[in-house]
Amino acid sequence: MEQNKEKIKEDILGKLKRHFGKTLEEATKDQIYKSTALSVRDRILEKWTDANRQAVLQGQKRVYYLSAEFLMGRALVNNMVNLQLMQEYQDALCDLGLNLADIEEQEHDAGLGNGGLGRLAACFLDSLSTLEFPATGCSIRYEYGLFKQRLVDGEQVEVNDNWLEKGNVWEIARPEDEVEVRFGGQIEENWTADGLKINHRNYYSVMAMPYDYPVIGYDTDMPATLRLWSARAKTGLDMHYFNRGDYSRAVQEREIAEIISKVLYPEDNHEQGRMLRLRQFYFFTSASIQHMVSKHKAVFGDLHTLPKYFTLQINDTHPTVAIPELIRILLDEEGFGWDEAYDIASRMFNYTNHTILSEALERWNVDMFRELLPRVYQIIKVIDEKFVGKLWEIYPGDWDRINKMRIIADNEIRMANLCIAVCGKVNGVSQLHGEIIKSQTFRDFYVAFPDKFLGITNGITHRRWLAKANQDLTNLLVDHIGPGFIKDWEQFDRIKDLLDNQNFLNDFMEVKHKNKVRLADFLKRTQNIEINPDTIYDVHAKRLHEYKRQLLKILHVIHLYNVLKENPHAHVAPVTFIFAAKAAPGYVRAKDIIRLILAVGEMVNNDPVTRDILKVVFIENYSVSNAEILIPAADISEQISTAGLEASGTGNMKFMMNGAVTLGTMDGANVEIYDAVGPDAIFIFGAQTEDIAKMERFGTYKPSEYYEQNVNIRNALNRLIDGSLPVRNDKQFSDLYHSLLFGDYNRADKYYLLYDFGSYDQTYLNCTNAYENKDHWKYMAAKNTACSGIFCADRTIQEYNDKIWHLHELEPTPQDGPNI
Ligand code: 26Q
Repeated sequence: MEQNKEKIKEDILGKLKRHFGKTLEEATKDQIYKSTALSVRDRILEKWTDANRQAVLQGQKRVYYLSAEFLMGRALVNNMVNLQLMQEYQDALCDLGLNLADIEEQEHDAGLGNGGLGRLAACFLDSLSTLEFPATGCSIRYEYGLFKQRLVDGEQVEVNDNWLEKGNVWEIARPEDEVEVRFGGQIEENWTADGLKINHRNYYSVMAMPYDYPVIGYDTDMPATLRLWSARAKTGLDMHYFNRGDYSRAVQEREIAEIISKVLYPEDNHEQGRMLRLRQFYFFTSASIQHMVSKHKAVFGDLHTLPKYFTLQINDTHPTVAIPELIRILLDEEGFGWDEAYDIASRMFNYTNHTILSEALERWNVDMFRELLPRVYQIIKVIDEKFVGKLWEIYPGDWDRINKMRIIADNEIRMANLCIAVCGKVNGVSQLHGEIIKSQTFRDFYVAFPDKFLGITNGITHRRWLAKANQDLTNLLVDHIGPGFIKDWEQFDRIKDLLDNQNFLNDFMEVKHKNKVRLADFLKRTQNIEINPDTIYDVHAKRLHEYKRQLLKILHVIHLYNVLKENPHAHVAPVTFIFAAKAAPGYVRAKDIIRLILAVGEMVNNDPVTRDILKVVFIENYSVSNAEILIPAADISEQISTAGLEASGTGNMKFMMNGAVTLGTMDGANVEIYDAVGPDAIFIFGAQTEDIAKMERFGTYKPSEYYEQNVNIRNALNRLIDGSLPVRNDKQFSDLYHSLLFGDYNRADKYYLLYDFGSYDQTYLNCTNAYENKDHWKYMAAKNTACSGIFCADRTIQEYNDKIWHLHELEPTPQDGPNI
């Protein structure tokens, strides 16, 4: 350890000198961060190079995880934790008069994702590496990640996220692996002596340049690779135009190409069918598939064995064009016949669905698609025709059903249908969601192909979300059950034996308090907000979406305010309500809800009657790095989506693991949390999926009846329009009021807020009352951590492997052995 420390000091000082020509005294904070990070990176690279070579040599199968988003967050401290060098680095930096927490803040979050789906992809890479499964994540090197959120004059303002501004020490450019991606043009079919030849004319090319980013798991020799593709023009300036003095035309082509990897679209769970987005998806999937094919060909000389060595996971439908792209390459460039090419694709691809909302199911206009990707369109058309033939055998004469199931219809291409038609397995992301896709979303497909469908419950990497984010709790656990659980999730169960150990429970709550103080300090420092660590921290943190019901939560806060205004001596538990959420910039209703939360905060926090009891705060710019501070500090985890709409949720798991008690509906993975933790350590309320389904089917739900019959609801809602709330620029909250009682297109309260309000109120009271019984609460909190083992992403990845990928099962055979 002492030796390690000295070596680390030497490495950091060496990096400063050789990379920046600086001594420690002269160096800037950024240079110190970079030197520290480079010294960590060296320790990873040694393993990385070896591991990739070994994997090929041993003929190991590799998973390609294709995803438009990887929400990685910061890497520095996480990598130290995973290399088990945290203490050594801390000591080394201390000797140099430096503080790791300060250095950490120099790193910009890699915010290449919107929320759950992107963060899940990031957690999976950590587990894939830890379990030593060869894995490559494929995505786009967006120049701008998800926008940064500022709160200005009571509303959200978006600021661009120029995360690469100061460079990125973790990435390594691989110019030798650059490939060309072709768009537009026309397709000519020529019959020759060798059969049909496809000639693609008048296309325009964009170069795809890969940047690799090593992902080191815990105690592993097999770092995973995140490969991010960046778009570049094929040529620099077009000298043809330049020489004629047409300067703007000369740079135009270049700009058109490079816009592809410029920015991440900020819509979560919502589809808008924009051409640029399709270009992004084809860009990174084509590049990834081309790379896979050419590498395999170089090593093995034969592409028939592809399915033996690669499996491809499609993270929601965004990367679906990878399927026809692989078929295209095999047909047009490698001379395969249709049946052979199709068979290879169907043995390689699998699809994960992440969303129940119909507005998030991806569809593309046929004309737009054909113009952008003419050859890929032809291939999808053949897949569709053959699929219709297959469906006709299963459902003879049932054209209605076949039309619903086919890939191309109503002048649209339905990407989910394409995935289900071709992929070997289709999975949902929790038990409930797995059932919902079978019985509702993809019901006809399930009846026709029952073996394709399964549910695999999501997970989170407890290395980042516990060992890194909550080091004090981790140390406490290590003291009692040893460090084995960091690699072996099943050892979480040992914590259960401690639930009657009062010393442990007291220490557990002491750690929680420390984390609450840490959050209070953070808020004071970053937003100049003061919160009281001796109140309950009740946290609702996730993307802003109507189905996640931030509006229900804030209406309930208004209700508690009303209770105190009516009777200042009423017994209301002291609570800090903490919200954190980004709204898609074009989602007006979501932005209105943020405005409402901020306005309610102003009202409640400034009113002498309530300000010592209730406090409403909004954490600006919810991100991976501030989630790491927020989550360990929570007492109550709000998971209150309308039943049947949250596919899984993963924040719910992070809170639980850090000892927060869930207050939630029976939705998504809350169902599994309930099963794991038991009814005595969770607070469940509200309509269940079937109740909602019934009301939807019969159209029986009338929110206005709840308004009329429930005075609490009425009084809370009326505050939106009676002038109680501070408004700016004359913007009111009548739209929100209206949406609940009268609705858009006659659908009032689509997300059943008023239906669930009474039940929420009762359960909230039970929950805050339970908090007042300290002995009981510490048991509940610790029980949540103790029962959270199954939500480790290692369990999830093991399940993907057992049921879908089957990696680690191959021995190289002499005939198809690698040639390196
Ligand atoms: C697609 C096309 C065009 C524009 C936007 C999109 C788009 C972008 C992001 C569609 C969906 C998303 C994100 C979906 C998502 O994050 N789903 C979440 O996935 C988590 C991981 O499985 C689950 O835990 C959440 O329940 C689910 O909402």
